[in-house]
Amino acid sequence: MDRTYSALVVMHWVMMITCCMSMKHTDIDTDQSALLALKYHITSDSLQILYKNWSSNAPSSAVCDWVGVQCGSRHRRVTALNISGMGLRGTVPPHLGNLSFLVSLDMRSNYFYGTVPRELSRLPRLRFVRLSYNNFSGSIAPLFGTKLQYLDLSDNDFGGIIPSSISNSSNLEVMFLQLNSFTGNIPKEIGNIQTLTVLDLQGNYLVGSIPSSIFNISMLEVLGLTQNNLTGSLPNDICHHLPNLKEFWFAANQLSGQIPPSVSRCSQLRTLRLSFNNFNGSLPKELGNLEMLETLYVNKNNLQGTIPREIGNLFNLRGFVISGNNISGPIPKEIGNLTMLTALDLGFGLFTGNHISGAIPNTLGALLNLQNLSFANNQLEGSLPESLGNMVSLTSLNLSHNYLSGLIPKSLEAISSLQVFDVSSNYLVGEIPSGGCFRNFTSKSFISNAALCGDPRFEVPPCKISKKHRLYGKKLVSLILILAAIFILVIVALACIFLVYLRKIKVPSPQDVPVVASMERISYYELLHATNQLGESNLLGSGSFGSVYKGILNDGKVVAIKVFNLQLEGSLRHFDAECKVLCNLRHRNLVKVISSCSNQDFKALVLVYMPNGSLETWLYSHHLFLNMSKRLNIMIDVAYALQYLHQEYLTPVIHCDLKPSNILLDENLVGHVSDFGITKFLRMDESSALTKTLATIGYIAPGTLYLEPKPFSFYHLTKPFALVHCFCT
Ligand SMILES: *[C@@H]1O[C@H](CO)[C@@H](O)[C@H](O)[C@H]1NC(C)=O
Ligand SMILES: *[C@@H]1O[C@H](CO)[C@@H](O)[C@H](O)[C@H]1NC(C)=O
Ligand SMILES: *[C@@H]1O[C@H](CO)[C@@H](O)[C@H](O)[C@H]1NC(C)=O
Ligand SMILES: *[C@@H]1O[C@H](CO)[C@@H](O)[C@H](O)[C@H]1NC(C)=O
Ligand SMILES: *[C@@H]1O[C@H](CO)[C@@H](O)[C@H](O)[C@H]1NC(C)=O
Ligand SMILES: *[C@@H]1O[C@H](CO)[C@@H](O)[C@H](O)[C@H]1NC(C)=O
Ligand SMILES: *[C@@H]1O[C@H](CO)[C@@H](O)[C@H](O)[C@H]1NC(C)=O
Ligand SMILES: *[C@@H]1O[C@H](CO)[C@@H](O)[C@H](O)[C@H]1NC(C)=O
Ligand SMILES: *[C@@H]1O[C@H](CO)[C@@H](O)[C@H](O)[C@H]1NC(C)=O
Ligand SMILES: *[C@@H]1O[C@H](CO)[C@@H](O)[C@H](O)[C@H]1NC(C)=O
Ligand SMILES: *[C@@H]1O[C@H](CO)[C@@H](O)[C@H](O)[C@H]1NC(C)=O
Ligand SMILES: *[C@H]1O[C@H](CO)[C@@H](O)[C@H](O)[C@H]1NC(C)=O
Repeated sequence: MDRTYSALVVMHWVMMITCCMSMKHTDIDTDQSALLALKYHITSDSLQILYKNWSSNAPSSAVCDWVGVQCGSRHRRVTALNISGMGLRGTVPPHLGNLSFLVSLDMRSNYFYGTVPRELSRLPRLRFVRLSYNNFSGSIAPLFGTKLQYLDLSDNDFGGIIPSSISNSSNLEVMFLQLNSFTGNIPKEIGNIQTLTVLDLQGNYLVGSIPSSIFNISMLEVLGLTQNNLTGSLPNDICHHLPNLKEFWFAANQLSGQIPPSVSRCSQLRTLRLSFNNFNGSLPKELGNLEMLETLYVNKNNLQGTIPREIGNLFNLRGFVISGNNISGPIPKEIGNLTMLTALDLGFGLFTGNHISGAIPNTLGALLNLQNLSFANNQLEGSLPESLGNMVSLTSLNLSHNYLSGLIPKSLEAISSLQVFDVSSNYLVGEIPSGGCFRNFTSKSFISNAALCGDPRFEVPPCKISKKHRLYGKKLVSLILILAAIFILVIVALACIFLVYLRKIKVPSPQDVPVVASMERISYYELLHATNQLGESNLLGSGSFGSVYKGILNDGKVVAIKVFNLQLEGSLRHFDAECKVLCNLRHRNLVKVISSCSNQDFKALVLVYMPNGSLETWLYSHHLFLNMSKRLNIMIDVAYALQYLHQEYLTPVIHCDLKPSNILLDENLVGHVSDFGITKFLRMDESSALTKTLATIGYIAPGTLYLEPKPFSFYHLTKPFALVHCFCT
């Protein structure tokens, strides 16, 4: 007896010791070797975090200091492993199933692949599992322990059926299984998990009907089933047992039947998405009770009936999208109560449209947050309310394919954010606004309407001045013309300033200078001699940049010699400009240059002498007289010269200083344009900018207008290369 007892005691102790030794042995050493096994299964550790930190040489107690590892404070065993987002690629070894104290496992956002080892089902304490954003495949069955509370496996390649053993995890609260490859039916056992608040199965290949047991999970707040292949209909008492439901994602399945009116009993509902299904029947007016509702998407179904006016009670609604159904009747004016709305789409379906009729309610203007509005493909009639211009947040407005008539309200110009605008295929008339946001729209926005007019860029005829305006008679017309002329003058004057400025900063480059024609050579001394040492008696006149003398050359030829006063600022530039023009241009009606004389401190041009002086002298003289036909001839001469300068020479040339004093008359009273001191050569690529850059400031010399072939006509302003003449002093 004693011996037996002693033997038992000894055995007990031996067992105790070996047991405790083995306990000690399985302690932290086991955790260390499990983690090291994980480390060795990682084939790529791009950030080198684990590689450096999880050292195999360290004493096993150091495991608790490893990065991503947490131990219990009392038993010093690994309780949490968080290696999320460390750029790790590899598989999960079965050894992980030895971390028997593990509570939380977070490996999300890495490149793990392969299956979740069966051995993980040996983790009795596991509560929190996050493996999302990896490339795991295979079954998820090993994960469903009884303690499991949070399971996020989204965005992997897990497949097979969702196991019915899921109901073993009777404490599960959150389950994200979306974006995987699950097949088969949704197990009705899910309904046994009464603690579930989030069930997301979107984006899988689930078939069959939604088990009604799901609608008994009274804690459920989010139910996501979008993008599966689910059939059947929603139970009539769908919301009787789901008082907490906030989000309801059912889009893109093959659900049919009606939207049950009892949906209004999910009074916390924020999101209701039923798009792309086969729901029929009408939009239940009870939806108006869902005061918290923010998103109501039922587009692309077979819904009929009208839009219930109770929709106007949904004060929190941000998105209301019912396009692509068979909804008819008017748009309730209560829609203007939905002031939080950002997207309102009653329109477009790819294959079917709605048949909404009646007028666009004026109350729409109250939707100050609305960004996207489409009423396309309906039967709306009447005119566009002015109040549409109040919708200041609008980026896209599509009213195409309706029966809308009347004018496009000018108020729409004020919506500066508007980028997409479509009123095509309606019966709109009148002028298309062209200011504000309309500056960016193209003709596509307006095609197929009754009688739109306006800017040619919209490919519509120009608007005629209405009869009403014509009644104001000539006075109004002339007033408009005078105002227009003043306006154009101001523009021309400003452009002249700009041009002068440009000339100041522009150094003529060699390619600007055309090939210089050869000229007679006349020496400085010959010029002095010809002009009687630039004597008073030979002085013909003085201009802003020098004086002109009459001279008789050695061979008896009478010439005019323009001597530039180099003391004056800018005279050198005038010499260069004039030289450039006159040396290269040849025309019967331009003053011909015979030669130039240029050295360091003397610059002169030798011109053909014009015995009859300037046109100005003739126009203001008491004893000289030009009859009408002579005046006409001179006008034609100047016009020829301009025609040549503007259109016939290689580079368009703008005189910029055309006035009677610069029109010289030869012995036969033929007009010659002179004084090219502030002339501008226009490069080809500048010609498009023509209407803006020309002319210098100054006064219009009396009589100048006679000389213009088409003074200030729009011909000049619009035709390329037909240059506006500027009048400058
Ligand atoms: C591992 O990292 C932790 C902190 O992240 C640090 O306390 C510890 O000393 C590191 N261990 C080794 C071996 O580098
Ligand atoms: C794991 O670490 C990441 C990043 O440090 C953190 O955002 C996440 O909450 C952690 N996971 C758990 C379960 O604590
Ligand atoms: C841990 O688990 C692995 C695989 O499941 C096994 O081979 C190993 O013996 C276990 N025990 C220890 C102490 O590592
Ligand atoms: C994920 O795994 C599958 C095989 O299961 C493979 O075909 C695919 O290329 C992997 N994707 C990534 C991003 O690693
Ligand atoms: C898990 O559930 C299955 C059936 O749903 C059952 O056969 C099994 O015994 C359960 N396992 C545990 C550990 O409860
Ligand atoms: C969806 O289910 C229907 C029948 O229920 C089947 O004909 C169809 O091929 C399935 N589609 C997909 C993408 O699984
Ligand atoms: C809706 O569709 C179901 C078949 O899915 C049909 O039995 C029912 O009569 C339809 N209801 C209406 C109002 O069209
Ligand atoms: C649309 O609804 C009307 C009744 O409002 C019905 O007559 C018509 O057949 C429906 N069209 C389609 C394509 O379902
Ligand atoms: C809702 O809209 C209707 C019609 O526009 C209006 O008479 C009513 O006062 C609005 N209700 C609220 C609460 O704004
Ligand atoms: C409006 O439409 C644009 C382009 O169609 C889209 O990118 C944007 O998300 C939409 N905004 C809302 C609030 O629906
Ligand atoms: C026209 O569009 C451009 C960009 O596409 C934008 O920067 C500009 O503000 C728009 N102009 C108007 C008047 O809407
Ligand atoms: C769902 O739960 C309610 C009470 O919450 C109960 O009346 C009903 O019978 C349950 N339905 C099913 C199918 O379990």
